[in-house]
Amino acid sequence: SWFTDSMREGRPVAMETKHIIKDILPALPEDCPPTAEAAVSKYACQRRTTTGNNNKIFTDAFEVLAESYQFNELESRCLGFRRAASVLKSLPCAVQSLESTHNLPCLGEHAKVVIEEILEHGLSFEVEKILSDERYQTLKLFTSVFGVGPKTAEKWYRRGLRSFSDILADSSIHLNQMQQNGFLHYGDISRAVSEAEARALTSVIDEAVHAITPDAVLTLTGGFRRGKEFGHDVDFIVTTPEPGKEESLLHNIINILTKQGILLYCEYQPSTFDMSELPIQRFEAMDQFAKCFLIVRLESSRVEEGLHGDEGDSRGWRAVRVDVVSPPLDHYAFALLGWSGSTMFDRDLRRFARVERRMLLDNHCLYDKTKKEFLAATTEKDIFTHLGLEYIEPWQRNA
Ligand code: DCT
Ligand code: MG
Repeated sequence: SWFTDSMREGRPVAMETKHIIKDILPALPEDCPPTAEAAVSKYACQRRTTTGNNNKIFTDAFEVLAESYQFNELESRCLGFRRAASVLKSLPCAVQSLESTHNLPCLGEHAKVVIEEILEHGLSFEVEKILSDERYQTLKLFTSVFGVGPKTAEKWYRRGLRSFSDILADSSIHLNQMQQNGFLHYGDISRAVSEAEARALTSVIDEAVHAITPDAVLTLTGGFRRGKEFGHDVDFIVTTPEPGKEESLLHNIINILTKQGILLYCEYQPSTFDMSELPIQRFEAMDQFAKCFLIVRLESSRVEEGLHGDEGDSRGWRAVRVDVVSPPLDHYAFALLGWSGSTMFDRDLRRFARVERRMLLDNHCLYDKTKKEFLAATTEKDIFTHLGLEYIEPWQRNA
């Protein structure tokens, strides 16, 4: 594999030296052979992407463009830039010339113009313009509230609202429970959750689960399972070998956290899972397993390194967003693969299955359309094997 340890060490180039490096091309550093680019797959599930992004300057710019297209409901352009960002994230070193991107998949003309601008000037004027745009700034602010999606943000923007105080002062606006709590705990939940905080929450949830069900299996998933140092929430998956008992696990967790006085908010969604309706032909945003979206009070004393960004905060606790999903054991591997993300990695796994294998993959199951049968899996490795893909470790799924 071309993805060797020495390549992974390729460091981003400081902005001020970028133009100098450009002048001495094509003398690229030895650990960055231009031929390596031919090996980059158009599917994120065939790339190994660690958290060490060597092209952050480009991918940050692409994310802004993608988000701006999303706000304007230009979904395919949005996806185009998300794919482009995902490809650059997988590269073992920083892009130092436009020429070196020629063999890369998923980079359209527009993306290349942005790369060229950044190589030349250190920033993209188009991106700078978006960042200073009032509509972009407002939608970005509004969607940063838990429970507020692009549609709601747009509605508020159209009413002329521009700030949180505008929203809270408008008596005609009805905030649902989730949004009310989003505003109430905004300071805490807009602050990144550290890995130490995620570990502390794992023990909180673990104690709650095992107090009643000793044989339950709890796994930390989402970004933290992929080795991220920070996240916007903490995601868990929990199941039990006893069929039909998985929903009671969530009830038990909710009851225990409530008794401990640390459950600040809870939206529980019962399972709508029905095996007879599988496979689902159209991918839906959410799976059908029982799940809950929580805000949990995390005591500073439970966190080894103390709370993240706690300076000058005398409360001794912070609020954290926690998601817990509870699939039946037979579907655990599929749910784990889906909830481990990244979103782009999952998206391409499903696309690869559909396009290359005539199979339907989602968080519930894998269905072979040729053989007209479901393919069982007890581990994530089983799913990769069914798909004829090399196994990608969770920490390599940061596409
Ligand atoms: N997921 C899913 N279905 C959804 C939303 C998400 O299967 N409707 C998966 C994809 C990633 C995973 O669940 C966790 O989602 P997030 O917490 O949003 O992503 P993350 O990778 O954990 O990122 P962050 O570090 O910001 O929490
Ligand atoms: Mg997460």
